Amino acid sequence: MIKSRLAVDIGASSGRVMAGWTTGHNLELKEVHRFKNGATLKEGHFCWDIDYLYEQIKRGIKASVEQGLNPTSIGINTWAVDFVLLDEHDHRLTEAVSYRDARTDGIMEDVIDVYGKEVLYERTGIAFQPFNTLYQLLAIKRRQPDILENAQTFLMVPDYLHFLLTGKKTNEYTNATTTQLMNAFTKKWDEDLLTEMGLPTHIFQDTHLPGTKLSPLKADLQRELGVSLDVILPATHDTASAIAAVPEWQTSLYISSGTWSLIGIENPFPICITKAMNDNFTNEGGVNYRFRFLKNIMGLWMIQEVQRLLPDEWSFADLAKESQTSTYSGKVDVDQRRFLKPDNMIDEIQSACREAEQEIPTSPGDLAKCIYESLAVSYEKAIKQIEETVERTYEQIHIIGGGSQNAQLNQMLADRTGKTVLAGPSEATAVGNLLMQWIAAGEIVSLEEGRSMIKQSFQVEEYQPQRSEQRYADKV
Ligand code: ADP
Ligand code: LRH
Repeated sequence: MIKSRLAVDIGASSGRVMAGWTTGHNLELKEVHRFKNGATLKEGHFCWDIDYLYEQIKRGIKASVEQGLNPTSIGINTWAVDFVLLDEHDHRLTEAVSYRDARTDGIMEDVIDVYGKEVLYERTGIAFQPFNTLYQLLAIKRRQPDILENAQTFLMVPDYLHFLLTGKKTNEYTNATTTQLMNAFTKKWDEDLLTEMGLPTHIFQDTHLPGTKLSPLKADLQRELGVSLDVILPATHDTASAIAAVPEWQTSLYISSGTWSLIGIENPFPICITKAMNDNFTNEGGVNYRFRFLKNIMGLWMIQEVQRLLPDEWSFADLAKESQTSTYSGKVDVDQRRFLKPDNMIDEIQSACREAEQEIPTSPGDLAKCIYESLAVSYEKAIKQIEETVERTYEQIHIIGGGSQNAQLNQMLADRTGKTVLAGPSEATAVGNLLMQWIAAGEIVSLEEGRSMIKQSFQVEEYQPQRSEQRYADKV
C-alpha cells in the first residue's frame, strides 16, 4: 500500500498538490491537483487571493485521500517576500499584497540614501530588490502606520497557510531570509536592523528550519478532510525547495526557471563582498544552512504576460516551438525595472526595441524569440559574474522548474555559453519540498542521499552546445 506525503507548491503563475513516496532507492511523484494563481487588483493593490489558495490546498488533500494515496504529512512552499500581518485575535490586518504592487515604489531608494547599501548587504547578504519584505513593511509604516501599530504577528504566505492548517505560528528560515531582515551570519532576525528601520520586533516569530515537524492538522480540519496529517516544514521558499532538488551542487550552476529565473550556485557560506553586491547577487538561506548565491532574472513572467495578451490562445510549448522558426534577432535588457509590472508587456517590449533602434517584434514567434534570446543573454552575463566572483568555471548548468521544458531556450543557452545544459525535473520544487519531509521522517537519511535518489529517479534531458558561431555573436 502506498503511503505518500504531500508537497503543496504554489508559484506566482500556478499551484499544485503533489503526492510523493519512496520505493527502495527510487522516488515517485504524482500530481493530485493543479490550479491557477495570479495577483488581481483589490482596492487599488495587486493581491494574492489567499482564501482561494487555502481552498485549493484543501481540495488537493481531499483528492489525495480519494485517490487512495494515504497521505501522512504535508508541507507548503510559495514564492518569497510576501506576507500578512495579524492582529491580537489572529485576524488578517492586510491582504497578501503582491510583490509586484507599486506600494514599494521609491522606498528602497530612500533606504539606500539613508543607510547606504554596504551596511545592509554586509549584514543580510540579500540583493536589493524593490519588493523585498523590508520595503513592503516600510511602505505600510509610511502609508498605513495604524496597521503596523496593531500588528501582533508577521507571517509569510506559506507560514500563514501552515497556520491555517495547524493553528501554529512560525517563520520558516529559508523564506525569512528573503525579507532582507535576517542576519546572514547569526541566521536570526537582525534586531538591530529592525530597530534602526523603526519596525516592531515583537511581530516576528522564532525561525524554524526545513524539516521541523510543526504540528498535526487542526482537529476540525482532520474531520473535514477525513485524514490526519502532520505538517512538516519544507524549505517554504519555492526556490530553496527547487535548489534542494539539484543533485550536483558542487559541480553545476543552476537555474530555477519559472515565473523568475534564479541563476546561481549553492555555497556553504554567504558571499557579501562588494562585487557581489554591485552585481546584485543575493545570499538566500537554503536547506542545511547552505546559502543560495543567486541572481533574480526577470524570467518567464515576460512570456506569461505576452501569452495572456495575445489575441489567440497559445500554449507555452507552442510559443517555444514557434520561436524556433523565427528569424528575429533583436534583444531587450530583461533586467530593466520596466518589465517588472508593465501595463502591457507586448507594448513594453516593442517600445524597448524601438528605443534601441531594433526591428519591432510583432508575431508571437518573434516576441517569444526576443524574450528567450534576451533571457539567454542575461543568463550568460550572470554566469560570467558568478565565475568571476568565485574564481572558477563551471562546465554545466542544471535547469529545473516549469521552464526546463523549454527545449528552445535550453539549446540557446548551451549554444551561447558552450556549457552542457541539463534540464529537469520540471517539478523540482515539489521534489525538494518532499525531500525535507522524508528526511524529517527518517525515510531518507541525508540531503546527499536524497539528491542521489533524485538523480536516479527523474529523467533529465541533456543539451550540448551546437552552433558555435552563435556563441560569439553579441558576447556580453
Ligand atoms: P512558477 O512556479 O514560478 O509559477 P513554473 O515552475 O510552474 O512557474 O513554470 C512556469 C513556466 O514554465 C511558464 O511560464 C512557461 O514559460 C514554462 N513552461 C511550462 N510548460 C512548458 C512547456 N510545455 N514548454 C515550454 N515551457 C513551459
Ligand atoms: C520565485 C521567487 C523568487 C523570488 C520571487 C519573489 O517564485 O520565490 O525566488 O525572488 O519569487
